[in-house]
Amino acid sequence: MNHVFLLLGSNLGDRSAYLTRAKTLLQEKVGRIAEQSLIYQTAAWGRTAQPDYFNQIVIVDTSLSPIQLLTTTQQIETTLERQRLEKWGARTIDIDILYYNQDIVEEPNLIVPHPRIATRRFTLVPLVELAPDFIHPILHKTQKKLLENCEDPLQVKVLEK
Ligand code: PH2
Ligand code: MG
Ligand code: MG
Repeated sequence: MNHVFLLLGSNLGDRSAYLTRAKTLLQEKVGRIAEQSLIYQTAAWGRTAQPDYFNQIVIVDTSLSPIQLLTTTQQIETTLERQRLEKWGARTIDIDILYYNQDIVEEPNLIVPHPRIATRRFTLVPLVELAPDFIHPILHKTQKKLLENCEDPLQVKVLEK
């Protein structure tokens, strides 16, 4: 079994519902969700004039290879009405592969660990919640250390129910 960290993000439509639907489809098509972070409301990074995101990380146990995992998560995005109009545009759901075990994957359309983990507070805060001592296989630092060093000023707060 492979242990993978997936980042879910939504900033269009019913954001909570899209996260829930994504998790249901992940359980069906990828594998058991072993752990999930809280849901965070986060200021949009990259193109900042956009609605806030809801972000959550799930840890999934899967027998899929990295490329099979990518294909499957892209199918789930399509099922959940994701439209690819512009880079970093608003989306109903985004599912990003952050870590796949501690493997390093460099394929034409897939790089793991996700190349922007260390520059995004919205990714590091839930990672620290779930796995503060997990070591980044390229940067050789814990998630806690990466967050301490992160200069992203954008707000990340736990979603109030
Ligand atoms: N995803 C992006 C671009 N910007 N900002 C936040 N807060 N959360 C995201 O998930 C996010 C983003 C590209 O996928
Ligand atoms: Mg993304
Ligand atoms: Mg993505």
